[in-house]
Amino acid sequence: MREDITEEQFWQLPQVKNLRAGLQEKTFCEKYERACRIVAAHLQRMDSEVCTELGYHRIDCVKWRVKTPESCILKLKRKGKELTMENALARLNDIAGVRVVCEFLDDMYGICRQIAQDGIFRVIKQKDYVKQPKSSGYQSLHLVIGVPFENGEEVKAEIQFRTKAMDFWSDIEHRFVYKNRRKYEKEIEIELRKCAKAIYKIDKQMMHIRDHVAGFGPGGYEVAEFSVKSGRDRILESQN
Ligand code: 0O2
Repeated sequence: MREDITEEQFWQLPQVKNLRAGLQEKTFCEKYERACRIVAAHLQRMDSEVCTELGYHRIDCVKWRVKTPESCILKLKRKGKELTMENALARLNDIAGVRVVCEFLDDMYGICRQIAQDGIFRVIKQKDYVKQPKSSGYQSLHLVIGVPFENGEEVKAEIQFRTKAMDFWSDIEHRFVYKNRRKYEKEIEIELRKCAKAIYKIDKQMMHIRDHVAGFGPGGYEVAEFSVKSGRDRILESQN
């Protein structure tokens, strides 16, 4: 990728204009929107089914979005990939992005396990940024799945599972740091890591309160210490 051009010139490159046009096509967007709707509907169904048994909703809310063409292009560029439609389809797992916000940490894992077991979607990849947060302090459980369509086609989607507290942290960090090109002082990064650590502690306490009040046995969630590795991110990744 040429580094000697301005941002304005970049968006005028024929390759970039072609890809942008492809990603803007109505049929393309509709396909990914449909995948998001299918996943969101399945999650809501799963939630209703276990709600009576548990006595509360495991899912607080489900949000979804189709990644904008500009964001797709910048992500491919960031990954150092050639800006083609083939690469967008093969390399980007989150064109269809679904976010599941839960109140409790162990419910995130429960829903994730259920998705893997019920076999409606093909689990392609799982990344656990809760057990091993990113160096920024980012915590979330990511699941990349294949969503089957009736015509035999499979569309990839990424589900991000977070607690309400993790979602609060991520939204703020996303707005002020992750997507902000300004270079921040080290203190802000340290402050955010401290907040992420505090959030992990609160999430564990909330599970404890729920179990105590409802008379549940321990939820079986293995409580680990919150630790991030500075510099390189530690990623637990399982691929099938
Ligand atoms: P946006 O604008 O949120 O969509 P993969 O190709 O699947 O192996 P990928 O997508 O390159 O992996 O990276 P990863 O680590 O799985 O992260 C994907 C998404 O997680 C990001 O998407 C963010 O939504 C979120 N994320 C990752 N790291 C951070 C972080 O430090 N802070 C915050 N707030 N969010 C993070 P995009 O496309 O980068 O951005």
